[in-house]
Amino acid sequence: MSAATRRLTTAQALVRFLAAQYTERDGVHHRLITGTWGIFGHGNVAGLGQALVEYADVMPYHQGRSEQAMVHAAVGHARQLNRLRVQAVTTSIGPGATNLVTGAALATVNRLPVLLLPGDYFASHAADPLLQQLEHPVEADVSVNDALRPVSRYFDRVTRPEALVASALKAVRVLTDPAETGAVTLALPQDVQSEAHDWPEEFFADRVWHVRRPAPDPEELAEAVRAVRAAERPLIVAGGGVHHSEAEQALKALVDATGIPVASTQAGKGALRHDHPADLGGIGHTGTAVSDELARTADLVIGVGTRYSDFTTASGTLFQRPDVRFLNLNITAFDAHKLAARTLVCDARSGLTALAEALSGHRVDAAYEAEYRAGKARWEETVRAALRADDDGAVPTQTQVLGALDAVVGDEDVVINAAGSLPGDLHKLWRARSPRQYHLEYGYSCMGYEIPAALGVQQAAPDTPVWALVGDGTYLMNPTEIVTAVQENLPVKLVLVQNHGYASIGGLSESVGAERFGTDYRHRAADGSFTGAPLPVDLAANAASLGMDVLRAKTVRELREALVAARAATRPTCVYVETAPPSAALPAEAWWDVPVAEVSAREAATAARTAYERSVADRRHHL
Ligand SMILES: Cc1ncc(C[n+]2csc(CCOP(=O)(O)OP(=O)(O)O)c2C)c(N)n1
Ligand SMILES: [Mg+2]
Repeated sequence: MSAATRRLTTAQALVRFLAAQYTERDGVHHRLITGTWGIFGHGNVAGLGQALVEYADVMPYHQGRSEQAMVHAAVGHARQLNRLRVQAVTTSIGPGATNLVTGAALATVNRLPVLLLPGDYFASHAADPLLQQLEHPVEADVSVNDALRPVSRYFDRVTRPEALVASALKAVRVLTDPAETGAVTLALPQDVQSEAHDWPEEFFADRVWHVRRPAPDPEELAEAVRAVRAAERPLIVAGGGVHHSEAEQALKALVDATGIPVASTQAGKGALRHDHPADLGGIGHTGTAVSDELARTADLVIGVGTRYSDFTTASGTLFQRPDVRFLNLNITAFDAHKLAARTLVCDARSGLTALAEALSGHRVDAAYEAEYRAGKARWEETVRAALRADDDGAVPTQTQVLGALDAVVGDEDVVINAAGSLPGDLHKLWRARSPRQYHLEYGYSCMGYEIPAALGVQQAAPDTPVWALVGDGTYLMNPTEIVTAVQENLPVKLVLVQNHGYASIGGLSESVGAERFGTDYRHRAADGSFTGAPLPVDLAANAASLGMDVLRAKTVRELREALVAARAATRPTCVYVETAPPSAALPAEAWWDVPVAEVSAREAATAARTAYERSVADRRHHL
């Protein structure tokens, strides 16, 4: 007796399979793939495109404007849903597929799951060379999709229908794995997509993927407890893993019991509420004065779910105490071992809960607690001063824009940003009121993430106000999904900060002796430099032309009114504001390594090199 089979095309089988996948964590089930973004062309129009129309009842379809933006939307969606639900993205072959690369890199760097389904050349080679085919003269099996390999956490090319069965299961394993996740790419040759096959019925049965919470190893836990008990100045560095694991309450319980203070990375901010007495705010190059002071003198740094990027460690210069040691709680051994740490390889919530239990009765020294509380109070003064705007009629600075937004948002509003001078200001100044409010993509810091990500977040949280904050340079990089927000009636809010160019890179350029070269948006002057008048570009009109309601704010008062109106708006709404200098108000509290020209005939570069050599001398290797 042969087992039951169903005759479907490869694309139809894939859609039916994806619609039947579920995640389960802590007893709660979720449909894994909530929808599929797609732009059709040859390579997916007759395969996946046909399957998506045939099965529109089980797989929602979202129409995007650019492939990169569709990945950003999916990544924002997965992050908002703590990686328990994801979206898929399908593209044509060639340019549609290679437009995925930036989005895939962003997903993989940030360990955020997304399923990519680019079309690929004929597996049969029958009609080579196809439109848009790369004809590699030596490696005939190479396609442009191979550019997705290094930026994918799992990659396969499904060159025969029946190969889909094993490949699809492996793909979903990576999409649902709490340690090894990122972009998952199934490249689908277009002839194979349309080919029929007799699939085992079981392939389409509901399948539940348990998202595990591995507990700490008892020996590692005992070592960790000894280290924490012995530490005089312990400091927790909270990373994105705290959020992915939904470990915020467990972190708070540990901190309430022990008094250990918490500094957070860009991905980890909001792990504790900003007004918790042990929350010190951001750490590292964009961190707060109190976090960075404590980091310099900490004897035990407890990393929880962090990758320790250069921004966090101030490029290896932040943790200066000679006998400083690290204890890393991370579900990924790869990250846990960084900085020659003691390791606690486990889920963040499991590990923090076990630590709190094993540390019962332990509390940091009262003098230490008083010291960091005083530092926190001083920093809160700095924040208040930066956010405050006394003159209602004045043009706001960028930090006053953040102050106005801070006054308008509710506890659950989501604020999205990724690049420019805003991430530094936000890391220092934003008062995160709930775990998912502070949505900074700073693993890849990709200009153009913000607007599409807002769509994915809004789809995940339909009743929550979602704000995308973008600079003018970032807006120009990727405004296309405004059209999608209009089409889907997603009432995302865009705050568009006009300062006529790349203010952040201009400042960086100056500090590294590169004289702001190429960073202002200005006409070309007679001497060939871009130092002429500002460009007569009207980005507010541009956003309106794409279908947004636009509110232009010229003063602090108008800005406040516009933000209130935008928050209440039921359509996609843009608040456009030109800011007054300085564009990034607060100086960095710690260094960041951007190597400066070792030889130059220009004074700016030689002076910057001298300063660079002083800073680089502070770098430590933690062994
Ligand atoms: C896709 C991409 N290209 C280049 C960069 C490098 N970069 C970082 S910030 C920035 C300028 C951002 O300009 P804008 O959005 O106007 O913000 P501002 O610096 O003016 O605050 C650039 C070019 C990047 N992060 N992402
Ligand atoms: Mg700008």
